[in-house]
Amino acid sequence: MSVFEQQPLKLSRRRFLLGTSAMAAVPLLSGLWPKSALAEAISQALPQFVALRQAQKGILTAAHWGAFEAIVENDKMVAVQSVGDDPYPNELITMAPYQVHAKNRIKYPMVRKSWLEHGPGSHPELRGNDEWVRVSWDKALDLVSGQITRLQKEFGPQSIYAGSYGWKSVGMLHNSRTLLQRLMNLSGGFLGYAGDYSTGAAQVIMTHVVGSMEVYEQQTAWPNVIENTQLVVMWGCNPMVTLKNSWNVPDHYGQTGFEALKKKGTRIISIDPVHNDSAKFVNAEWIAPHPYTDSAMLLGIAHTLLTEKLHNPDFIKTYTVGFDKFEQYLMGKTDGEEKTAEWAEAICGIKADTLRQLARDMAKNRTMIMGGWGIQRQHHGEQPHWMLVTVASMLGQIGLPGGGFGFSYHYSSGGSPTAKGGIVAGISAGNAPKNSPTPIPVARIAECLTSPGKTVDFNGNKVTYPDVKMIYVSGGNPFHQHQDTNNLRKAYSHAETVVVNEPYWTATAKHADIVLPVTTSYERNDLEMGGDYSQLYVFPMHQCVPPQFEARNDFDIFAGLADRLGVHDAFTEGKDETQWLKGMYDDMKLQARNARVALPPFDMFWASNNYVRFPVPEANTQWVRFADFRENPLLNPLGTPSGKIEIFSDTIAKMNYADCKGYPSWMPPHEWYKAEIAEKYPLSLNTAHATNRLHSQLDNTPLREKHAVADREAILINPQDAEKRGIKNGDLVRAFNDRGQILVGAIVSEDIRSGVVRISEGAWFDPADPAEDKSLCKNGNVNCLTFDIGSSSLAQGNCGQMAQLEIEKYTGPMLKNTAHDVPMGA
Ligand SMILES: Nc1nc2c(c(=O)[nH]1)N[C@H]1C(S)=C(S)[C@@H](COP(=O)(O)OP(=O)(O)OC[C@H]3O[C@@H](n4cnc5c(=O)[nH]c(N)nc54)[C@H](O)[C@@H]3O)O[C@H]1N2
Ligand SMILES: Nc1nc2c(c(=O)[nH]1)N[C@H]1C(S)=C(S)[C@@H](COP(=O)(O)OP(=O)(O)OC[C@H]3O[C@@H](n4cnc5c(=O)[nH]c(N)nc54)[C@H](O)[C@@H]3O)O[C@H]1N2
Ligand SMILES: [Mo]
Repeated sequence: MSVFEQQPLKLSRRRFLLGTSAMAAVPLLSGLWPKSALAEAISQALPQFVALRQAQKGILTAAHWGAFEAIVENDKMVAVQSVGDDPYPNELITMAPYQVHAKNRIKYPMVRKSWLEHGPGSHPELRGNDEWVRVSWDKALDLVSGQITRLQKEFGPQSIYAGSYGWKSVGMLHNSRTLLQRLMNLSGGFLGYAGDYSTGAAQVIMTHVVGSMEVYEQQTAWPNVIENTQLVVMWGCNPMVTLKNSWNVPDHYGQTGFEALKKKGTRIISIDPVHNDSAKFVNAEWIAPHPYTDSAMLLGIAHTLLTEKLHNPDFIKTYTVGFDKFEQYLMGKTDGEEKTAEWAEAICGIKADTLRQLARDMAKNRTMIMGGWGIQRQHHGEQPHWMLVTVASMLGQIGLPGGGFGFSYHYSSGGSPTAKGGIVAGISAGNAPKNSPTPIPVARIAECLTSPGKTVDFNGNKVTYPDVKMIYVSGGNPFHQHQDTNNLRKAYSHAETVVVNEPYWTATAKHADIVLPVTTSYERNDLEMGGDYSQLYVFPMHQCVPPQFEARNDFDIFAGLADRLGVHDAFTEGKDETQWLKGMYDDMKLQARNARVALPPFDMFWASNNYVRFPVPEANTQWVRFADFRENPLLNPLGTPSGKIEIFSDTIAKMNYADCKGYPSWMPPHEWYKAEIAEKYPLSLNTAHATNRLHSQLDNTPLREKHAVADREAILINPQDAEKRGIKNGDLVRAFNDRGQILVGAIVSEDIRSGVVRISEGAWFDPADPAEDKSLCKNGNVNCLTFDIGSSSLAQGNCGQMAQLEIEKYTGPMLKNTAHDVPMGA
């Protein structure tokens, strides 16, 4: 692949100021390579230890988007090279040098002027618009620890929100958010969160329906799918894009699975308002429903299966409970409306005949339904996955080779066969003290900030929001991740103090009171697993360059705070970076030995600049999800109350929620094309995950030039919608609704259903006038347009994948994009 033949980058020379902490200052590997001979020797003795076959001048490290070798000259990262056996390396790794040497690195500890001069809570309305004042590390740590001490004493742990949701960087030691929680647990506790932004709705509903979160479970192994599946239905699923990144280091095996399906000619259908890259790659048939209508569409399919007797009554009887109650609803006995294919057509916009044919094809073939997660990041987002499981149950192929459903083929290479070896356990957050407050649903943070004392429903429980005085962010980017950014901005003003550990001047950092500059993962040593589900690799993450400017590792920052809070020794356990890593490696090595896989000692592993690849047992390549349950549902029950698949959940029914019944159903969402709001805002929004980014990460690199249009985030518009508004390819467009307005660049294309526009999540928030509410975001942060309500009383998941809006050609004054600039005083 040509993108990996990297040209050395022409970056201006810069003086490096070494970090002051002892831990960061000494690169573990200095002067040790090239070590190819050592690697070669070990790999001959231990076959699971794969010798690097590429440039040995590179330093092996890793990221969410893959492992790679960094080429470093004079303490500067100048290029990268993918590792030998990554089957699907991607361009994101080539951005590592730009990450390290980004122009908008935070160089020094900084405090917002008003806060520094007048104390906590001073002029919160100036956040994002105030001057910044440089302070020493000692001063910064004193200020932060001082607030923690004061708040713990005066208001208790519930006054400090330190959940800090986010994707940070890979690495089992330098895990910024766990380290924050470790500090807070040792020093009195903190307010944390439950759930996540990825699968907020699905993970809660699936626990009731199949007894586990399901979305993070291993999938039927790819070789089994390739061999047995006759029809793949990708339901709101764009794996060739979303598999680029993993929570750990990706093994990129999933892409080879889709490639194999394509080669074999397996029939694939993509159900998505957008003709997505994966559908194109595998030559899928494209069915484009109205967004947010998937559960209605699935009900139409279920109706056909039932009335044409294509369903499997034996499976339903043996392996599920409550189908009869669902059937009453499906046949209109409960609400007078039969959920026929015609009924579904009127909602989802797909012809009844197409729905019937889809039902017949799924019943006739060995079918694997691969469900993505965009469909559940919606109001009533619990329903689509519940309906997918219901339809799969009616088809009766769950637990058979190549059949059933899989909700993680598009994520972190679910289905990559599990290896046999050891697992590197990360540093732990420790135990929460007894008086720790009940966590809030993660996506309810803005409401929590504005409504202390309010009680909300959450999965059968009640959660009362505490009065939050301080927010600590470390490894996340709320000003991109959270819905309704302008509302979040106002909600933040309820907090007296906002502290952000960050490598970059993100919008979140710009809206803080105290920012602490953090190293990138390339400036420290760490360990990480490769393959979230396969657990195939152990990668060393070698420090490539010294810490930039005054950046410190999160570990050292929190150790510094721990010192001031009197818990230093408990925090560090008296170990430095090398000792932590050696301990983690040794534990993993012991597990591997018990699995009869021999590994070299830590020192040798580390010095060899090499990684471990564990063997994959043959049996695991044919593993089938739910096969044991299918074989014997009594001996291998699911984790549900009935031990079976719950098409009707008594537990949920008893919660008595109007917005999530005891069986899956269609409920119109808060905003959609048939809601009243659509008269004013006729277009439906799609906010997919970006191809060349991980959320907001890498938005500040040259890769952006590949997808930005007119120097803004792109908007995909159907030609009909564009023409009506006089918008042409490449035009600057203003996208807006009552919640906000953003500048985006037009891509006019038939790849999107008319009435729908796509703007990917992750563009950095950049208000034209930071003093003004709902000011035009010059970079195109889509969350200025989304709404901030919970998916339902059950899961309280976020609704980031929906909103109604309008667009117009932008004719206002020329506005410079300043999203990636540094703020005043920095
Ligand atoms: N509208 C809409 N909104 C969405 C979504 C959507 O589909 N639509 N998707 C949602 C989903 S699924 C998710 S997971 C979230 C993702 O939201 P986030 O996880 O908040 O997104 P990231 O951009 O990965 O933010 C990680 C931040 O951590 C910083 N960072 C990296 N390494 C380190 C480190 O070592 N230490 C510290 N202290 N910081 C570090 C990065 O610079 C970056 O600013 O967004 C959600 N938001
Ligand atoms: N390149 C890249 N990879 C990533 C990430 C990234 O930011 N960039 N993020 C990672 C993370 S944290 C997560 S959680 C996963 C996210 O994985 P997903 O949530 O599955 O990804 P999305 O892109 O949000 O949505 C997938 C597809 O669903 C479609 N879709 C949206 N709404 C609807 C709808 O109403 N109906 C139907 N039928 N389809 C719909 C979208 O058009 C899109 O093609 O990806 C991970 N991988
Ligand atoms: Mo996510």
